[in-house]
Amino acid sequence: MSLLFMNSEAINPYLAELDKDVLYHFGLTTDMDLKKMFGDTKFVCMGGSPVRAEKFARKVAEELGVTFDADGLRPIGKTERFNVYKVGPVISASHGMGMGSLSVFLNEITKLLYYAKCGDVTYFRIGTSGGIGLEPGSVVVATQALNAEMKPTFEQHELGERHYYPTDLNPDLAKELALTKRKFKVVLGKTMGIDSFYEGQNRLDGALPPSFTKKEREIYWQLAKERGVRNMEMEATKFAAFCIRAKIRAALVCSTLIDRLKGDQVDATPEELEEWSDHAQEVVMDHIKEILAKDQTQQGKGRS
Ligand code: R2B
Ligand code: URA
Repeated sequence: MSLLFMNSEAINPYLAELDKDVLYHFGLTTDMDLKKMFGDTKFVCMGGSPVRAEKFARKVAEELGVTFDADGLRPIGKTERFNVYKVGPVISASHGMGMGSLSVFLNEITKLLYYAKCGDVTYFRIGTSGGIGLEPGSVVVATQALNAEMKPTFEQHELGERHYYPTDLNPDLAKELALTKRKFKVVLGKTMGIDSFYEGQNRLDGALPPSFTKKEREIYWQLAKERGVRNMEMEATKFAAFCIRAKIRAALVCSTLIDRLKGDQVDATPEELEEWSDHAQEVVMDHIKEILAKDQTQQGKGRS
């Protein structure tokens, strides 16, 4: 297999020993013409939900003027675990909930782009989250991911030993994304990635009795706020750490669906939830359009 990729030096050298690589959870293999299918990818936009992945794919098609054949928009590969759509230079895909699922997705999508010999690709996680002191519907663009101990690190066991990886996000890209003026708030801040929605995110509405009091929780949220945390979700640290190791430019852009200083239940109407989730997609979509427009101008200048 050929080893030409945007960041080949960051890729696992053992892959070269495989005659064929089976991307099991995607239902794709290196026997397929992955270069033809994915070789022009410039942006990978991922989020937890398959419904939102399809919605974003349709938005990309509309905004970039991409049309489909008679079959219409269809996910590529199998859809038991993840839904992967490809529209022009954009992959829109779902990664499921939590870091375990995201980890499988990131490994396979990155190998896929490596085998497809993609040049310069940017990853966006477009997610939902609980905000800290923010009006629901606000968008947080992360500068750094923090774990539940509020440390900028991702911990992983390898051969039974703990390994720690940094979790900063690309500062220039984050600033660019947060720059634009909109009818909703877009802020830069730290995002906590916690591998649990109930206990780990200190909810009092889980099935089990909490180990903390309301007062203790108030103090914890206050401390998080003082340390620059603006929101929390379930994938941030894994996403940031993986992209740093793979040398992939990446941004984490999340809509907030609730202010966690005020409560635990995500009880907004379906219409509100859809509108707020769209906010993060809008921020990323506009950025992609800007980049593509700049590229076209550059290419035009190159020709003249
Ligand atoms: C945000 O929303 C999901 C939980 O509701 C999870 O994937 C996350 O990070
Ligand atoms: N997603 C989360 O992980 N937490 C929330 O509070 C809302 C969405």
